[in-house]
Amino acid sequence: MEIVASTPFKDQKPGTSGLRKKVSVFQGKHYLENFVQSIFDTQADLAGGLLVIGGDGRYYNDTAIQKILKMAAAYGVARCLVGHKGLLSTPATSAVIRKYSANGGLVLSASHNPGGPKGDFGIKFNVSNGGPAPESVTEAIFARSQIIESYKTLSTNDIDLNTLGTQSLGNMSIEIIDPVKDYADLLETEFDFDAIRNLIAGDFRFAFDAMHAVTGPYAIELLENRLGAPNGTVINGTPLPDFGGGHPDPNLAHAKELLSMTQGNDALDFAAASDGDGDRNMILGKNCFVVPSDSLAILAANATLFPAYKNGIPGVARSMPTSQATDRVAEKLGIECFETPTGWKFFGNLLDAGRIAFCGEESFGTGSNHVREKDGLWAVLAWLNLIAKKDTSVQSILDEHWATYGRNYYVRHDYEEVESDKAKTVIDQLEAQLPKLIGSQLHGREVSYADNFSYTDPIDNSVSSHQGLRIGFSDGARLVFRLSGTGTQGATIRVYLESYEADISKQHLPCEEALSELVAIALDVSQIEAITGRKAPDVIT
Ligand code: G16
Repeated sequence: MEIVASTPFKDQKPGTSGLRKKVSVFQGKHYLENFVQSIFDTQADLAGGLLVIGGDGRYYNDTAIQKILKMAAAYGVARCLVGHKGLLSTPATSAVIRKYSANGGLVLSASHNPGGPKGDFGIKFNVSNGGPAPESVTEAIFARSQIIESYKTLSTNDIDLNTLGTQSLGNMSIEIIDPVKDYADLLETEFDFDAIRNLIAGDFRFAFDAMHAVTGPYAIELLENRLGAPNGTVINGTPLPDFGGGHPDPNLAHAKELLSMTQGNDALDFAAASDGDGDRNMILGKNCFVVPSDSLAILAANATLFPAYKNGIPGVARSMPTSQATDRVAEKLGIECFETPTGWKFFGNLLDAGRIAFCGEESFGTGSNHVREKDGLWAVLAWLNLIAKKDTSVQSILDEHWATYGRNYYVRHDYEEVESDKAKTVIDQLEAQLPKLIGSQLHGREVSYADNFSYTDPIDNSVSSHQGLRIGFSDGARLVFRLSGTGTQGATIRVYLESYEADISKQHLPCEEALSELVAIALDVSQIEAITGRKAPDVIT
């Protein structure tokens, strides 16, 4: 065993979802090791315990796993489960942690961020419930990283990640596991596979885009092998370290190939995509796109069509910037509805306590209590189950939902890689205006509330403040402004816009048209253009 002297890095504070940095930063001397040692030093249960390790296969995945295994052995972890070839999607990691009662897991991914030597890398620690570590844990890890003086490792050869089975490293046993089977078995218990098989066996045509990221093997097993979809239904299904040069972010801006397959005369009935680590989803129908906020609301409204939820669900949760469409469903069903800060970690306590069964976010995340991460393929299978049971098109499902509950028009504008001080000025000057906005009229709309969102966890009473600026209007419309916690360069300003339309004859406008007034208000109050010099958002989703 070697004890290597080191000094702290100031920037190891985990963001919305773990520590994400450029690959070159993680390659820096002691950088990864310091962070991993800080995790071990704060998680006493891992000594003598079981740790799960896997990643999305991006560049540096293998190198990082070899370093982590040697450090885990030096620390005294008794046993590690590692995905074959170092692969494990984020929801599969959660499933494996739960199935084998592991003490925790390390997810190596920067999610939807680009990969390759010039791209991004990330490390996230998940706790024994299978979910991302709560803030109390990430803060302890950060505090430790700020005083770290050394880390421990073993001076030994790399282990073979490409062969299934058991190996040992020092006193630690390592099992290389099939990354797909446990997860696929779990999903099979959630949905009506016979109904989906019948749908697929008919004239229903669909595709799934794995974006050359981790979901390919999972999607091939579930959709083609177990559900009988034709070979080739899964496109871009081979995981590549640079995601084939693409941006593995399933949204209208980055999944253009798939989008075009759902448009025009020969359009597919259904198409879906997932991101780098397999936890996000995008749902498309023939000539239509399902806004993620609507997806959560629709799945919650139809939960009893899924075998695992045939008796209904106790409650739902959405992150604060996610549209309020789900709240309307919860109200009608008479179930609890929670509004949490951005970040899947905030759903964990509610799921563990059985207060909710479904949760989701505007950022293309949907999931249930089957794991403690959002789950791209879970959402895809849920939609296939829904279409099979309702025997109708995606557009008809949307129309029916809006006719029943009203439509929450929704769009998000992102200004990326803004200089950090300018982004902070935008937020600070807007926050200073909030008290006087309450009760005022903005472009003819009355402001009913304006605040910086703060959340008190109903299970452990922990408080998370400064979670984003909200301006709510008396007609149900809403503006939200916050800085992203997942970027690796400069700051990303996110502006979330939402309006409510109960009138069926006005529910089919393009989102940008329906929200144009709100865009004007957002630009006026935030002064984004004047402060940052930007003339338009970089990405609209
Ligand atoms: C992560 C988190 C999500 C969050 C998203 C965007 O997703 O798990 O909860 O909504 O980032 O966060 P932000 O707005 O702070 O950038 P992922 O898929 O990147 O792990």
